[in-house]
This record gives sequence, C-alpha cells and structure tokens, in this order.
Amino acid sequence: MSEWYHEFVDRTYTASPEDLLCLFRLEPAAGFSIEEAAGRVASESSVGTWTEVTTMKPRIRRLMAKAYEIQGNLVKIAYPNNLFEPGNMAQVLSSIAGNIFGMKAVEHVRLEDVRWPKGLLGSFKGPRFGITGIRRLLRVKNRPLTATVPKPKLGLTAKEHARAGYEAWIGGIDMLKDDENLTSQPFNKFKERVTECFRLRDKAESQTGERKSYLINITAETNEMLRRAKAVARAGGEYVMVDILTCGWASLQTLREACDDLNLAIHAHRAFHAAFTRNRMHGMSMLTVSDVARLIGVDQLHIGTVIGKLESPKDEVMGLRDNLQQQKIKPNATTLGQDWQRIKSVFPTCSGGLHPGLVPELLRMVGTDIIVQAGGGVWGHPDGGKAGALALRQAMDVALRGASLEDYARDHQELRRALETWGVATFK
Ligand code: CAP
Ligand code: MG
Repeated sequence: MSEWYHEFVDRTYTASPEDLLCLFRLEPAAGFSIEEAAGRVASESSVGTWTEVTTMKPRIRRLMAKAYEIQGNLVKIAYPNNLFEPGNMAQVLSSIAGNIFGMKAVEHVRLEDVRWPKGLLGSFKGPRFGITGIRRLLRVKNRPLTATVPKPKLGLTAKEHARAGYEAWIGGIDMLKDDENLTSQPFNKFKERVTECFRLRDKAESQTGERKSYLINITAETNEMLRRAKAVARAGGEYVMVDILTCGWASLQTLREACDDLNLAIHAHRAFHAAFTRNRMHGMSMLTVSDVARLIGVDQLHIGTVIGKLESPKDEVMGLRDNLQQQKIKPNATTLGQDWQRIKSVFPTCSGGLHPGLVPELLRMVGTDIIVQAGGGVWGHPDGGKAGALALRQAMDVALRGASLEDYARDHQELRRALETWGVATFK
C-alpha cells in the first residue's frame, strides 16, 4: 500500500454535519485490500492522484476526503464541503462519481447514496411545485394521478397524437405524456404538436370539467430546449418533460432556472439510467440519481413498478418512493439518511408495462401518492384508447374502494375487457 493512500483512510474520523457523505459498495481488485481500495477512491474523488506531489500544502490537506467507516464492502467517505462549488451539480458529480469507476485498484465500485450537507443543499433550487403544488395544479386531492403515452412510441402525426390525447382525457386520464424518444421528428413536429394538443386539451377540459395536462417532451440541445419551454408556456402548458440523463445535469439546471420565470413543472424521464444503475455492484444507484434530480428540482420522476415490464426491485422502488415523498429520510444499512430541509417533494411516477389488472396490487404496494402511467395498458385495450383510459380509472376506483376487480368488472365493461385481455398477472 503506497504511503500516500492510507492518509485518506481514518476510521477515527467523525463525520461533521458540514461534510458531504458518500456510501460506496466497493470490491477491491485482486492484490488490494479494502482499505487500500477505499483510500484510492477517497483520494481520486477529492484532491489526490497516484503519487505524492511536491505541490501539496497544509491547507490543501484539509480538503482531503476521508474513508471513515468500512463494514464489509460498504465504505463511507466524508468530503469537506469546500471541495465543492455551490450550485454546480456537474462539478460535485465529477468529484464523487468521476474517475473512480475506472480505477485499476477496484474490481467494482457503486455509489449507493449521498448525504448532502445543509450548505450545499441550500445552493440548489429543488422542485418548483412538489407533490402538493402538482395536486393543487391538477385539482386532485387524494387519488393517484394518471398519465398515458400514446403508442406506438413514434410514428403518429401531431394530429393523431392530439386525437389520442383527447380520447384519453375524455376517458378520465389527467395527463397526456410524450414518449422519451418523441421530440420533433418530421412525422410529428414539436410546433404543430403544441398547437394541436393544447387545442384539444382545452376542449377536453371544458367537456369534462376536470383539469387536464400534457407532459410534452422538450428534450433537445439546451438553447432549443429553452425555446420549446417558452412555446409551451405561451400555449398555456403547465409542464415540460425532459430526458434528464441523456440531456445531462447541467442542461437540467439551466432548464430549472427558466421554469421559474415560465412557471412550468418538470416531468423527468430517466431513459439511460439502467446503463449504470442496474448493475448492483458497479455504477451509481437510482437512489443517488433521485437525490440529484430532487436537488436540481424536477417535480415528477419515474421510480419503476416492481410488477411491470422493466427491472425494478421492490427495495429500490420503495426506497425511491420514500426519498422523493418524505422530508426526513432515516439511515439504514444501504442509505445515509437525509434531511431535505426546504427542498420540496417529487411526485413518484410508476410506469412500464402497467395495465388495469395490475393497478390494485401496485397501489397496495406503493400507496396512492403516485402517478400511474400506462401506455400499452391504455392503447392496447381492444375497444380503443378511451375505453383503455376508462378501464384504468375504473381499476383505480377498485383499489381506492378496496373492492375486487372481478366484481367491479361485472358492471364496468371497459375494465372487464381489459381483464379479459391482460388478466391480473404480473410480469415475470
Ligand atoms: C412505458 C414507457 C416508459 C417507461 C420508462 C416505455 O410504456 O413509455 O418510457 O415506463 O421506464 O416507453 O416503455 P408502457 P421507467 O406503459 O407502454 O409500458 O418508468 O422504468 O423509467
Ligand atoms: Mg416511454
């Protein structure tokens, strides 16, 4: 073990409330002990490099991160707050989630969780609306909110897309949502989609008397994204949707700034997350992604379903739900806990392979303070989108009343047809 690295391991160190804390799952490479690997991770993610340097100064020593707790392959590292530029998320992540993933001394390293100190936490905006604000916006007090993505994901024209939205809204859906890969392709131009969808949204609102909204995908080069956000605000929209991971944290911060002036809520899609969150030994946890998204300030974020088509383990989904809904998070074996202070909550969104037959079980598991998104589960209904929307609302009524799907389906044709089509079996 090089002398240098052991200076970044100090089991006698007591983390201070001003420190940023990281919990890593760390598997040393062959020939390295967990201390040696932990020292290297702490060094590389703070001030160090592979050798001692003559330019080192006592005041810089005070910026050294410390691996202060090692239990099995779980390592806690404390980072002095002055390592970080307040309000600059990309800089923070380039430190704690930068070069460490490529180090030869580690076989695997995963950033499981971060505890954000008050100072740094206060330098980010957090959500503009949060759960309470979104419920007020859509005038829905207690029940889960509903959303649908017209399917097929791509290929519908702007008019067809808007028409689908109208059917879903009339069928009882709260929010139309674009798919993560729909932006402004030749077959469905953004500008035309804004015009067509908000025209039919207004019509559906006046016909149903319910608030209806549209999670329109503005994902694009940052300046273009800002132009599209302005167009949505001009058209009377309440939301923008963005693929936060493919766009990147810096552009999300830019958008969040603009959303204050435009009074827009942000629906965050997490396409690409599984590239680095799915491997439980290496990469970054979805919990950490949810921290960063909440801090920068999205109002809604996908958390998975456990029972749907996409990989989303129950412990992860429940941990995400709590981390987004609650103000004070208790620590446990794999999380550091967090006091979110004045940072508002984020509406957890369950999506991916959901259909009416799965709704009661989903709500039993994750509760009702969520958004339920069903794309295939609405547009795959044998009687069309409106019937699919009605069936989803009926399934939700079943869950909220504690009734049985089968009994309720006897008097509700749309639900019955959905159950005939998909049953109640969860994805294996
Ligand atoms: C769901 C969806 C969403 C995923 C994202 C899709 O469609 O539109 O993008 O839910 O995954 O394209 O697959 P369906 P996650 O309702 O038709 O399945 O929510 O896990 O981030
Ligand atoms: Mg999608």
